[in-house]
Amino acid sequence: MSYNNEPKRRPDFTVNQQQPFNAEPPCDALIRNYVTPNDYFYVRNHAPVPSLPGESYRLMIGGDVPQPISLSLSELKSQFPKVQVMATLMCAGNRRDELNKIKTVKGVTWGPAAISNGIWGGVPLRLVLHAAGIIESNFRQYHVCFEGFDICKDNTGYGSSIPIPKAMDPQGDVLLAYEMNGEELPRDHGYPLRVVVPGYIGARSVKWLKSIVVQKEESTNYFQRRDYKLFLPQVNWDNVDQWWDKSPPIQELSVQAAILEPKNGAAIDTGSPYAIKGYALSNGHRIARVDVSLDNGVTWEPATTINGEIKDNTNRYWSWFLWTYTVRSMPSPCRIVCRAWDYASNSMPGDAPSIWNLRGVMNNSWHRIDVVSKS
Ligand code: MTE
Ligand code: MO
Repeated sequence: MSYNNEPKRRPDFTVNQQQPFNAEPPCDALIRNYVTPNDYFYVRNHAPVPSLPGESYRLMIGGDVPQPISLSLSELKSQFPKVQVMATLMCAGNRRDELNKIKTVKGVTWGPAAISNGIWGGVPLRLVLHAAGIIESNFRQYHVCFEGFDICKDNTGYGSSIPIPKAMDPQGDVLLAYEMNGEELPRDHGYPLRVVVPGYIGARSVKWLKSIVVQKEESTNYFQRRDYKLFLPQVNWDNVDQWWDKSPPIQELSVQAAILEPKNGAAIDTGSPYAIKGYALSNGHRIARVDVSLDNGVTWEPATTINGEIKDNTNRYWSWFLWTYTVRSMPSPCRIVCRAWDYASNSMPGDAPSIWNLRGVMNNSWHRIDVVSKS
């Protein structure tokens, strides 16, 4: 594996791993924009970034499809309508650092910024599947498997799958994206083509897309069958073998919220008014309320403002909500806690130890940060 041809990245990223490159933007920069600028979008790679010339690129669509096809980048652009979908991507390992402090977990130690919001431009996946002869009613039990061009550890390709009903749903908004925020897709984010699966964990949005295979069972790729599974707290490396196959892969996101400003551990002027800021999202659902507590969850106040964007005139909220809570003053030291509720009244578990798991995924416990007065 050679890392000699990696793209240029911002120097102010928090780099959690250099090779493969895994980095999150600074919290204060991330919270500044509703749509994350391309160079601030978190990067989660499992291997060196492939170099794929757009001119010779071809996407293969096969498996159990009635008409296997292959499409060049220009055919994808000229033969199908282009749509834009704004969607937040979040890594299942977002906020893993908090679980890792309880007991060591395996995985990149992400803080709360393994999440970003983008406007993706490309072709609806369902139209491409339709061109290959897929009609949803005949394939309802099937899965759409994606494989990337990157070669990961032990020579495995990166892959994932989603069920046909999500892939073919006009309301599902699954995209084969060649643009990010109006620009050509950057290499770190999958140039020339990536999948974007709104509402699913980031891991399913395969970058550097090489092939699409429709088949009866979900992808047998390591990243679908082994990685990204949520275990009980007592599952450890000695007894995990009996759990792999009976644990389903994580697909949809749950409800999540975190504080990005101030930063955990910051020294701030606690005697003056302060705008606490963060994000919240819930798998396509609208966020109803974000609560903030300054006494570790005994009493709560609703956030002062919450801003989110709906997709067109639909009922779909694929993008995060950004919220602020303005306090007159805080005690010092002060623990700030937040949690979110969606419109189905789904909320977040109170404590992290109760959801601790071996891989440190899906940590959506109440987000707690500690600040002190700057003297
Ligand atoms: N696709 C490929 N081919 N290789 C990868 O390593 N990482 C996945 C997903 N798609 C990955 C991939 C994971 S775990 C996440 S969270 C998202 O891409 C991250 O997308 P981003 O780097 O554009 O933020
Ligand atoms: Mo991820």
